[in-house]
Amino acid sequence: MTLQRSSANGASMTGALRRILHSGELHFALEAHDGMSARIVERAGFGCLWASGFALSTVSGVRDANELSWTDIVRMTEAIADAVAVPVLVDGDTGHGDFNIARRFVRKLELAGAAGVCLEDKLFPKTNSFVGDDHALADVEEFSAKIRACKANQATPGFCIVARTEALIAGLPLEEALARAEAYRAAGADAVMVHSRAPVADDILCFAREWQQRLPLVISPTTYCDTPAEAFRSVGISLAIWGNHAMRAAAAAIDRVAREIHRRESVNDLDTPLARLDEVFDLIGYDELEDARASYGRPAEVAPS
Ligand code: SPV
Ligand code: MG
Repeated sequence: MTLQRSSANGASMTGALRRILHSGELHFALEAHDGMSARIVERAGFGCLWASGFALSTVSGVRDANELSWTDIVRMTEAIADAVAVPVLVDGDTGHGDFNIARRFVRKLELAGAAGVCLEDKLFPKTNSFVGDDHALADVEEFSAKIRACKANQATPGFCIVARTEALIAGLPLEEALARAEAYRAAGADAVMVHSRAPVADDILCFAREWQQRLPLVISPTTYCDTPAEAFRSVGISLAIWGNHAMRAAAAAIDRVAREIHRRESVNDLDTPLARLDEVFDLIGYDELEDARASYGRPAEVAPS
């Protein structure tokens, strides 16, 4: 195990995300919300992580309604990016304000080690796409200008800005989603994400067929998760994001173990699986510190003769 500092290695991470988006093949990203979950997701084989606004909010005990500030998101991104050697695509919501706030936020995400950011065409403060029916969209021109401002201000040339349209979430027709995606492509976005909360993927698959890979296409199949990956592959989708599943797995596991320990007044012989201590040390790379101590640490005390 070596110390992995992707934030000190931003160019290679942005290159890696760019390669994923442009590979011509379907890739998957899984949500991660802290350094530990990031390492677990990377170790499982994912070549890309999604720093989900929903998950970062939930693990902070607040709602996915911009109750986390953008500086909170930057700080949490740094912990995630610092823990792994795969690219992190950050959910930037609306950019947390106008073009000026958004471009400053994006620049700070770059410094924090993100490989890309996804900005969505909702109004600030945003509402989680699965909550309620109030999903008013930003003006297309204004959101396009926000994309242009962020692209013009990014520090590393390879940093990816994914423009996400919430047109389908807002109940608008496919044509509106396509028109918005095209406007964001013209504004300089590196990829487009189209989101849906329908139980089936029909709209998403239609969108992808019409879109014809004008830019890499990103989706998040949370509600239409019955759809086989092959269907996404066949219409040329570049990246499918499992958007909240590490956070939900953690919530279920913590709930189960907390109830069991409370009921039994003991942590002995739990039914709930726990990571062994040596597994935790291995995950976080204690062996690297051991090796580093041998090279750089205080010399062992010489016993007096
Ligand atoms: C998130 O993960 O925060 C997303 C995706 O934006 S979703 O929650 O599916 O809207
Ligand atoms: Mg989100």
